[in-house]
Amino acid sequence: MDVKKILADVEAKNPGQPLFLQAVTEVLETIEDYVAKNPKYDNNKIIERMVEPDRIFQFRVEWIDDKGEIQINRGFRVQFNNAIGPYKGGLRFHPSVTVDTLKFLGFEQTFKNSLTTLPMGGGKGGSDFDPKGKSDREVMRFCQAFMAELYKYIGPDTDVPAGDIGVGGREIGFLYGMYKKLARENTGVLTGKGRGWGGSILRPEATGFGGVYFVNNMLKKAGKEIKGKKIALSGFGNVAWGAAIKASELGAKVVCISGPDGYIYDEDGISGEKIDYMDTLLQTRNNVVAPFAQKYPSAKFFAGKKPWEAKVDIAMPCAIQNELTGEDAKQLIANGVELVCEVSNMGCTAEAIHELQKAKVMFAPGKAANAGGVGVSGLEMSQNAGHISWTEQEVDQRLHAIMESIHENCVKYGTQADGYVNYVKGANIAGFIKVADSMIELGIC
Ligand code: 2IT
Repeated sequence: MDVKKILADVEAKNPGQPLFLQAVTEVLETIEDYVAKNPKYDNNKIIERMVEPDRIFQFRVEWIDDKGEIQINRGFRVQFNNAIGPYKGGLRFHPSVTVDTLKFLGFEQTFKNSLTTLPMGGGKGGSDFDPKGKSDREVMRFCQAFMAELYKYIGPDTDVPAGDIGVGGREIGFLYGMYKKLARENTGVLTGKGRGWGGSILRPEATGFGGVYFVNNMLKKAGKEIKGKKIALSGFGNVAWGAAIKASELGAKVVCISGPDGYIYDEDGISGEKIDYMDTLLQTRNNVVAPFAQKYPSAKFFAGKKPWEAKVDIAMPCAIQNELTGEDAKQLIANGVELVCEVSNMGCTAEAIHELQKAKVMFAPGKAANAGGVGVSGLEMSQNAGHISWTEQEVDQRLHAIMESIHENCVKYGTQADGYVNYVKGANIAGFIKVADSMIELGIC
């Protein structure tokens, strides 16, 4: 495989899409050696086929706000690759969403879903709709208008969306209500549903829990334990919330959370009632974390700053792509960080990953560490298809097994001669093999 040539082609064919290019570059650079040793991939032009999404839908979403004015947004669904199962991946509602964002996410999702051990292809969708400051009724009207178009392209065995940034239980409810009406069926077409109407127990917690299980596995492999570690999380949404619950349950001390307005440092640790308050803050939908410091005197607020300047043992970006830069990585390394685990998708820039790996800091990529979310989505699909529901213990056991399998695969394909585990390489190769081999077996079609 000529990585430089393929990347030049991807860049030329996808102008103005730096996120997609970043995601593709990371994968191709880490699987290059493996592909070179296995000529079947080049013979079947697997890489060239994998960097091209199966199809992309883009549509206009028009809805009426509370003032009676017409609003227009863009909706998208990127169906990236369904070699190993129906397209599966979340919907992101955020003003920054473009086709570039969703192509990078759909590409990542393909590898991530492959790692989960479950039969799910990769997809992603969303809108530039900004839920911030919108009333519940406005969000409902938007979701209904969005689904009035999206429902044509999805189905329980075709493409199964879920939540992502800006899409939680409230939005999934409105989306599912409209789908059910239009399609005249009550199936597992979306995951992250409410518990009363087909949702899986632990799905809201799964991304954060899975991230902490993954960190635990990494530490165990290094002969360390999570108990007593100081952890900085970024964000204060669903992912950071789940991670905070599990990390404090396992005896770690979460000292930072953050928002677009700055970060919180709480020397006493963020646990118990403070974690519930994270959710309360999220429900205010103002996207600010500062009120946390007004409520808890032990918490300090640092306006306009990122949590990566704090002295911690473990850093877990849980917010959005490229939130941890090369400079942030250098600061963390200078402060003696032991482990950085992306729980957001592509939370670190390429420079940040390079710095961390150069310093031999343990580093996990999002597509491995955050796969617990989509993993439990896969379990929700299984429960829906079987018209059954599993207990918390059953789901948690399966989530543990998923995260352990991903960790083992990363170690299998990513361990270097000096014993350092390159989790990025391991995750990319393991995720690649299943999709690539399936594409070969399924023929050119
Ligand atoms: O990035 C992700 O894996 C998600 N937003 C969850 C996707 C899913 O289908 O549960």
